[in-house]
Formats: sequence, C-alpha cells, structure tokens
Amino acid sequence: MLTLYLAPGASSMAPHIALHEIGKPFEICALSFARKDNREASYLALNPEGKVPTLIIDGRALTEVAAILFYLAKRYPSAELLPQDIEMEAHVVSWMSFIAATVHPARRQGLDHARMIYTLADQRLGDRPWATGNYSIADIHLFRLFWRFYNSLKPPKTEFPRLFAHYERMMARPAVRRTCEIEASIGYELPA
Ligand SMILES: N[C@@H](CCC(=O)N[C@@H](CS)C(=O)NCC(=O)O)C(=O)O
Repeated sequence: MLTLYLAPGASSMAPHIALHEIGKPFEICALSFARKDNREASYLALNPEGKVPTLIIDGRALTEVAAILFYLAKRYPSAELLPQDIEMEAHVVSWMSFIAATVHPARRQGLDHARMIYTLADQRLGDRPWATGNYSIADIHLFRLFWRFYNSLKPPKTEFPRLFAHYERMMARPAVRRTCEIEASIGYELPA
C-alpha cells in the first residue's frame, strides 16, 4: 500500500497529481503546518527535515518530490509518466534537478530573483507543449511550482506566456483537477 503525507498546496501536490494520473489505490495523510503536525516526533521519524511530501511504500519512507515522482513513474510504467528513451529520460531528470535546486528556492531569494528564474523556465520550456516532448513527471513537478507562484502573486499572463499555457494544459487534466479539488476541500494553509 502507498500512503502519501501531504499538506494542501505544498510540494506534496506533485506526487498527489502523479498518483491520480496512475489511478491505483492509495491513501493520503494530510498534515497541518499550522498545527505543526510536520514537527511531531512521529513524522520526523519518517522525514527528519519535517517537510512534505513523504511516500510510505509498504511501511518504508521515501522523501523528496523528484525521488517520489521517479519511483511512481518507474513502478507504474503503463501511466507513461517517463520516456522510454534514455536520453529523454535524462532530460526529465535534468528538468527535475533544475526545478528542485533552482526554481523551488527562488522565491525565498526575493521577488526579482524569482521572476528571473521563472523567465529562464519559460524560455527553457519554449513552444513545446510539455517539458520533454511527451507529458511526464517533469511537467507535474514544474506545474506545482508555477501553480503556487501564479496563484500567490498573479503576475500578468504575458510575463510568462509559455509557463501560463503549460499551466492551462495541466489544469485541463482530470488528475490535476481532482488533486486540486481534494486539497482545497481539506483547506489550504499557505502563506500569502
Ligand atoms: N526538497 C524537498 C522540499 C520540500 C519542501 O520544501 N516542502 C515544504 C512545503 S512546499 C515543507 O514541507 N515545509 C514545511 C517546513 O519546512 O516546515 C522536496 O523536493 O521534497
């Protein structure tokens, strides 16, 4: 059995979307940052950083968005969330490394820095519909970050036209809509 520890709207949204794309049974365990559930000793035993997501795989904990997405895509190849071609797979890893190491921390380094990094991501995406050709876990990872940035700051759509078009393609997917519906019904506790 798979159990995903999440907080609505947080980084855990990415593996939550992937689980809906895959369509196999899973459980969620929603944590409240306001209640500091993620600082409880029982959670720290699973994820010593006290962050979400954590995926429990038959009792074993796996942390980090990129690793969880990679695990899910490999475990459920019929969902086609990772290309078969080794070079394309490496491009997915390249995108996810860029997203985790550069895009995710950008907002903490100030708005101007974040805008510069999202401009880079927008250029990198270019006019392709998806990050690496076909839809993949890289798109899910990218979407969650831009979803957060867009919904908290509401930049003009023309500032990041390719990212915004990607956002709309993502929002049209049933797995993404279902994830947003479930997480909104639990309740967001995100800082403005
Ligand atoms: N490097 C981690 C980052 C995860 C992360 O930053 N999670 C945030 C929410 S977006 C979190 O759990 N923050 C709670 C805290 O730091 O107390 C990953 O990619 O999974």
